Amino acid sequence: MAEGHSAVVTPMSGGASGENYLTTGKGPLSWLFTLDHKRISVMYMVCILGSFLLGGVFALLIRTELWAPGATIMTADTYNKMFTLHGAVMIFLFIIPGIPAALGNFVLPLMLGAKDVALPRLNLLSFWCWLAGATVCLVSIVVGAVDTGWTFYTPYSTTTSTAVVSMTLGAFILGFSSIFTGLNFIVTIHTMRPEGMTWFKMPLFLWSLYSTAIIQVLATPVLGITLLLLIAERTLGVGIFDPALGGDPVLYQHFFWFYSHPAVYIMILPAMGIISELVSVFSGKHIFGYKFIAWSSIAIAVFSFLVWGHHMFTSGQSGLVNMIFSALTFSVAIPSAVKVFNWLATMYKGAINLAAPMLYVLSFLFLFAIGGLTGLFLGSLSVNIHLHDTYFVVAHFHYVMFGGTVIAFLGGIHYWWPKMFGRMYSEFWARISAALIFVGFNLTFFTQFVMGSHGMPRRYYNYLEVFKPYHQASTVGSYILGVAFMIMAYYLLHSLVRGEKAPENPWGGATLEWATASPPIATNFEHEMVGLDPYDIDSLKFDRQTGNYVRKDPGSIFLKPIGDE
Ligand code: HEM
Ligand SMILES: [Cu+2]
Repeated sequence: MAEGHSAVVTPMSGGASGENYLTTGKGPLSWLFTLDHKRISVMYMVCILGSFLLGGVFALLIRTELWAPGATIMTADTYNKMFTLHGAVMIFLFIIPGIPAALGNFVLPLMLGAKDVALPRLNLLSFWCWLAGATVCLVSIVVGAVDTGWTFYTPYSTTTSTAVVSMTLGAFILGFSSIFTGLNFIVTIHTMRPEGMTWFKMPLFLWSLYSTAIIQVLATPVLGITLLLLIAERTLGVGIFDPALGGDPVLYQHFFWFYSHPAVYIMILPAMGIISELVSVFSGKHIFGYKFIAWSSIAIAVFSFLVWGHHMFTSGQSGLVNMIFSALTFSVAIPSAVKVFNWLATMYKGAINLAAPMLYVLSFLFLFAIGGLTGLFLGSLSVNIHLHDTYFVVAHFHYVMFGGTVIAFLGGIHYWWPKMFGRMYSEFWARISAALIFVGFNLTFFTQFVMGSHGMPRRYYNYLEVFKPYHQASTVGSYILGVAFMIMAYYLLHSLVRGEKAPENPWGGATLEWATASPPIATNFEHEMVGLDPYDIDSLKFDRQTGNYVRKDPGSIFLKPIGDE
């Protein structure tokens, strides 16, 4: 491999010593105290995927219990704890940190041609905050768990005897990990763009991380305050949510959703950024409507703060307030639709490469469309009154969070895996797993739309016989998902040991992370880089000999060797 390149005289084939960031520094302490964004992202990846696994186990336990009405494998009390833990683990430990911490941390400095993020120590602190917060949440699971639902609504959350204080304290600490990550990304994007990379020459993934970071920094403190008030209410009985003391339990919902609705965009915006990268590379075409996609990320971030009341149409809010929140909810669909249309326009007449990352793009487009459109159902007042708190809502948010974010996350993992670990994985098994996930997902959650529209309430341990066929199909679907993820775990871990060595640029990406070694050297680049058009796919040609895409004009992206005066 390397020979091919030195023959072409490009400085892309890793450090002279053959060292890379995975081999530089030995032992657990060299990881726990690392300031290298790449190592921090790998640690995040392991922890976040571990949380997904834990949340998935809770999900399968829920689904097994729902195989038949009445008791199947657990009591009603345990069931309440199971769906609460499933939701809380999936939201606070997995999907909120998710793409920004595990993939953004790795890719952002590389896409900027930079050595690291602007604040490496703050980056490490954000990871330690994740570790500390996750530990406190896990302690709460061990000491009795929580049975309030992941939203911790008052008044029940102030009276139940379960471990609300430790779980919410854990979520509070995790909030700092999110704020620090956002802060770091904003400073890095403002101060570390290379020569030539103006704002509208920046990869769209970075626009999505930038918009997400704004929400992380502005909205997360509101969650922190809300959880502290809840803890104070439980421990000191201040009465802010207690009508008997002049408080208002519905006020908690306003505080909670003022963060948690923007939070759903912390989940989906980075996913949309991944899709923008992959759809261009695997269509072999320049992205369509670059500026519209960039601005739609900002628009989504702004609108995300204006719609929280759509979670409370049945909470006794006034008709006028309901109408305003409903109208604003419809408007959020516009910037999302702009992205979907431009992604489809990019694929139009493209040379579609159906490698595993692109299969996830296609799944995303189909599933996210269903998730988004059913959001409009729930945004319309007359329909929401009937569907609120039913399985239609459960299906809707799984189509957006799982069908959207998780699917794009998997696409990103399969796209950047060769760069992160220097190994290719089995394309055959990757496609099998992607197909099983698509089938299992729709079987699990589409059935939930149907039973929800027939009135099946969420968070119910028992149900009427008429819903049994839907629940059983949904449970079968969830097991297919389980099998698909086991296959994925196998071939990805297998690739780390036996995978074929990855070239610098196996997919033909024109962004700067593909202009350095796979895996990168500890300091990322040996040259100062230039910011060219990140979607100029035609500036690359495929080298059959090495299975690598190389620049037609190799020198175009380098300024001068680092350290050269
Ligand atoms: C792995 C496959 C998954 C399955 C089979 C699954 C299944 C379920 C089911 C059946 C419920 C409803 C429980 C009830 O209302 O009684 C539920 C609730 C929920 N799920 Fe999932 N889910 C999965 C993945 C995810 C993912 C990836 C996320 C987010 C990242 C997520 C987040 C949630 C949340 C927030 C709730 C609400 C919990 C509550 O009511 O407090 N789930 N899930
Ligand atoms: Cu919302």
